[in-house]
Order: sequence, then structure tokens, then C-alpha cells
Amino acid sequence: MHPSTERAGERHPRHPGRVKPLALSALALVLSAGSLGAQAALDTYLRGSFSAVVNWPLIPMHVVLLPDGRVMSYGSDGQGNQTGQFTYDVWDPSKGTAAASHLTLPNTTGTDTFCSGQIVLPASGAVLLTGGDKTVNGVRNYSVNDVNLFDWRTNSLYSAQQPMAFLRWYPTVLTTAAGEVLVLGGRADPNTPAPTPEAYTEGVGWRSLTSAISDDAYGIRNWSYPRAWQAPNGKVFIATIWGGTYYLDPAGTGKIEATPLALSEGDVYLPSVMYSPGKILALRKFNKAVVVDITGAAPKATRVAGVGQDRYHASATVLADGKVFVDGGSMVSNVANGVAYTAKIWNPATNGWSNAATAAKMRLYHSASLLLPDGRVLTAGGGAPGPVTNLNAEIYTPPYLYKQDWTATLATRPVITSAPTTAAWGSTVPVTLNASGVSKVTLVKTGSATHTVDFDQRFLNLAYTASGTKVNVTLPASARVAPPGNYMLFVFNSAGVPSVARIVKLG
Ligand SMILES: [Cu+2]
Repeated sequence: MHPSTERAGERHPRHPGRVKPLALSALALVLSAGSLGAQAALDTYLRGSFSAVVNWPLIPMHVVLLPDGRVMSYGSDGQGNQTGQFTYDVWDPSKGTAAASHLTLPNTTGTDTFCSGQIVLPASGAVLLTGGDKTVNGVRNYSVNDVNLFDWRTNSLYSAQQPMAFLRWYPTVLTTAAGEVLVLGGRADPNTPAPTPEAYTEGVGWRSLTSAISDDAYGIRNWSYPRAWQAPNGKVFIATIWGGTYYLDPAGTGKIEATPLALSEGDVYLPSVMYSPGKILALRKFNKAVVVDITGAAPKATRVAGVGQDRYHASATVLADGKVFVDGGSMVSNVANGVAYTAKIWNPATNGWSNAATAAKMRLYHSASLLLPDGRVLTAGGGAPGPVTNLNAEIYTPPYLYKQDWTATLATRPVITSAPTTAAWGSTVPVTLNASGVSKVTLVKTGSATHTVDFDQRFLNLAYTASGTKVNVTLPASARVAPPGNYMLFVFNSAGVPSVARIVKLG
């Protein structure tokens, strides 16, 4: 059970001071009498809600949103043991959460994909899986250089023809402005990092960035899923756990250089998220948080309020409205000590945090979260190893999907009746709705999450003009702020309620 005292000290964020102490005690009496429904109705429009816990056919340590809105996941077998060698799953959110919504398939590649990297390729939409686990003399957690591809059209996972040059376990993958996929870090075996980046181009193959080898940026000091983003200046920005920051130019054989910006100490299991072009919210150790701004000539960091406590293994997910949802985690890495069940939402307009709903399960090591095209967030997994074996998920419904009143009822959503499936940078495209009234149009990169990282995740507010049910939407000007690939296009009505997204391929 969660400590019920967690709520006692919280004040109503939107009406501070309006509720008199007497009313509060009356409320407390009602709540202690077990009227949970009344409590949920009171704050659902501010906190959102978690669904009931639903079963998952494996521990979804790796989750990736496919071009058709389904979710591929993998990481364990059906009993929750460490291994990606036998099965993977494709979940169709439009079919609900019962067993029939899952297509659990055999992995016939021979690769143990446990703790690999995964990303949707910008051109074909196939999922690229880089590296994974190898068992040597009965000991797990050695590495492979295997490359596998998942074709979402045929639901098939198969080996790519060319492996990577380096063995990698815990590698980062991200899409660059040039449309390549960059692989950074990971380790070759328990004593050897993989400090040479590699770049992959569909139809071309792999290229090693032999002039950009760095133990500080993505080697011995920062090998575990290094945090990296395509930056507005055309380079790739890297924020290390020890505090150093770097720009990598992936052209040719690559070039790596340190920036003068030093951050406070981070951790491989504290999340960071680019919530706006060139702006990154990064959770650091000791309940610190910073906004790293890489929009200018030199990167800079501004301290902002922490999330409330250290939340090791939390996930940070940018929502359809650009706020950041943080769920899961605990005070001590992968230990049920100071478990954070209550999620938090960070508002970039105020740099402040508010309490979101409270989850039923602890989400620690090997949990992951992912924004769905319907604007909800899949929160899932955890375990192998750890205090829980979470063959399950909870789906979070954010406040923007509720009526802004006390009734805890879902709002009527606007519906996109037509939108292009592809678009070019800087173009203005027509989108039509079923009703007039637009307050916001946003673009969110389809996510690919694991181990507190969501590779490629980014959010952009789009310019638009609206006339009745017709909206003209202008896409981002450059691949530097919006790398090629699939994005969720959300249109918000005048009440601030988002549509279900249409997936648009940029580039
Ligand atoms: Cu792992």
C-alpha cells in the first residue's frame, strides 16, 4: 500500500487557500471513510488518472511506437526472466488491453535483444535494434554487435546483413538531421566500453566515426545509454553523468569537442528530456534539476526546482501539450526504498512541478514509459532484476483529456478528419477538423524508450492559421530542430483538449 499521508500535506494547486481548514478536515473524514470515488472526482482534472493494472506478455523494458501507432516491446520472457532471445510483443492500443490486443511473436534471429538499443528508422519506418546481450560460460551481460530489423508491415523481426563494427550492450541510438542513425556508447564486455560512435544509413550501411572516439563522452566514463540529442546547430549534444558536455559533429569520420558547460552530477538512471527545440530538462543527483539550453552559441544551464526527491529509474515523457510527465523511480537505485508512486508534471511555462495521479505499481529498473497517439502514456514494466517482476502496465490519462471541472469525466475531443501523411520542412499543410476552434497545434516525435531514456523524443509547438474547421499548419523549418522521421500531430480545441494524433512523416 502507498502511504496515504502522501496526500495529506498537499494543497490544491489551482485554488490555494480557498479551502478552509474546517472544510479540509471534513474532506479528510470523507476520504478516510473510504470514499475514494469522491476523491478521484475531486482532483482528476488536475492530476489525470492511471488505469487499472493490465497484464503484459513480457516485461516491456524496451518500448517503441511503430509508424501505425502500435507499440513493440521486448526485454524478458513470459516469466519475467532477463532475455530478449525468445519473444517480443506488438500491442495495438486501439484494441484495448486484453490478451487479444497483443501479438506476441517468436524472436527467430538468434539475438538476445535484452538491453539493446532500438529506434524507428526515418526512411522505411522499420525498427533498428542495435546490439544486445550474450551469455558466455553461463554468465549473462556480455555483448553482441548484431543488428536486427523489425518490419511493422509484416510483423517480422530479421537479422540485418551487416553487423556493427563494435559489440554493444546499453547503446544509445538517435536520428540525426542528416537522416542517419547514430549509435553511441554501450560496452563490449563487462570491462570494455565501446567509445567509437557508428552511423547507419538505410540502404548504405554502417560507418565508424574513428575521429570521434571519446572515453569521456560515451566511453569508460559515460558508456551506459549516453544522453544525446540532435542540436539546433547541426551537431549532436551530449550530457554526461559526470557533468561534462560535448558536441559531436557526425559528418565524415566525426569530430568530438567539449563545451565549457559543466553540469552537476547526474546518473545513468535519471532521465532527461528535450521538451522544446534545444531545451532539455535534466534530472540530476540529490533532487536537482536543470534546464540545459543549447539554442545559443554556447550551451548554458539554469537550475530549476527538483522533482521532489531522487527518482532513480523514473521515466520522463513529454506530453502532447509540451509538459513533462515523470513517473516511477525510488530514492535508492532499484531498491524499494522511498518509492515514488505519485507521478509529477513539469510545466515549462513556470518551471514548476505539480502532482499527477498515483500509480499502483513501483516502476524501477527496466521500466519504461511512452506517449501514445491518443495522448495517454503507457507506463510499464520493471524488474529482472529488482524487487518486482512487473509483467504489467498502467496507462496514464493526462489532465488535458478530462473536462476541466470536478466530474472526472472525459472531455469531448476534436477529431482530425484529414491530414497529410508526409510533409516537408517549412511547408504549410492543410488539416481539417470535425469542429471549429483551435488553441494549439503540436508535433511530438514518436518515442522509443528504455532504461530512463527516450531516444529521439522531442516536442515542437507549430504555427498555424485556422478558419472554421480548416487549419493550415506550418511544419518546423529545419531537420536540425526536427530530424526526419515520424511525428504525432496533435490539434487542441479551444478547451485545450487534444485530438488523437495523426502520424506524419517528416522528410
Ligand atoms: Cu538493462
